[in-house]
Amino acid sequence: MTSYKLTYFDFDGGRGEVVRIALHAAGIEFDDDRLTFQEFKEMRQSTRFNSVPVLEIDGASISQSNAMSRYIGKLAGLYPEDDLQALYCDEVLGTIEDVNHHVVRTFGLEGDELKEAREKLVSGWLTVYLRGLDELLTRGGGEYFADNRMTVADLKVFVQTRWLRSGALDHVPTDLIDQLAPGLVDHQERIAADPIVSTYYASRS
Ligand SMILES: N[C@@H](CCC(=O)N[C@@H](CS)C(=O)NCC(=O)O)C(=O)O
Repeated sequence: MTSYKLTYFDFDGGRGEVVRIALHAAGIEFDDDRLTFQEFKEMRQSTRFNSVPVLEIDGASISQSNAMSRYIGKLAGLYPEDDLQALYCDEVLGTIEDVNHHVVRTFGLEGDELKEAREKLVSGWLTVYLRGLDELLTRGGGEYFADNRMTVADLKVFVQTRWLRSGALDHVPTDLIDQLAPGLVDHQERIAADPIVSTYYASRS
């Protein structure tokens, strides 16, 4: 039997979360290796690109969360078979990574410097990307981003919008998405209520 191990931080979000949900959806048992930040510091150099998530399949280690999401997404039936719909799905996965790139640049800042950087992020890149994602959702028909059903693209956006609306990021208003792109709020609620997602979180609690 194939063995799977996913190494990522010990919280329900971030780049590893879509892979965890997709593994659950596929009915694949896996070693859910959850690290504290201190544990990550200690093992960081042992990973190929000094980063997590790392997915090990029969001991072979894989990097790049979007590649993992696509692969496990295929096993779970959460990735389109149609090439054009797969393109739509990939576009969304890449878009969220671009958003992360801008958000991560504000990590480690403090005080006024953090406030200034976050306010610039909110009025700049976050506004651009949230509006763009709203357009992509409309293109998909308004409920899902691709294939008229839930795919890993929806999971990726769900994890991101839940995070942005949670108040975890100082100086990012929790109602930013409600103001700019209410369709993404409805989308977050739709995905949270999907049986795949709700049973995953029920299994965690
Ligand atoms: N492109 C990679 C990026 C991986 C990445 O940067 N992960 C972050 C955590 S979410 C990390 O490990 N950062 C390490 C560091 O900045 O020291 C992916 O999508 O998996």
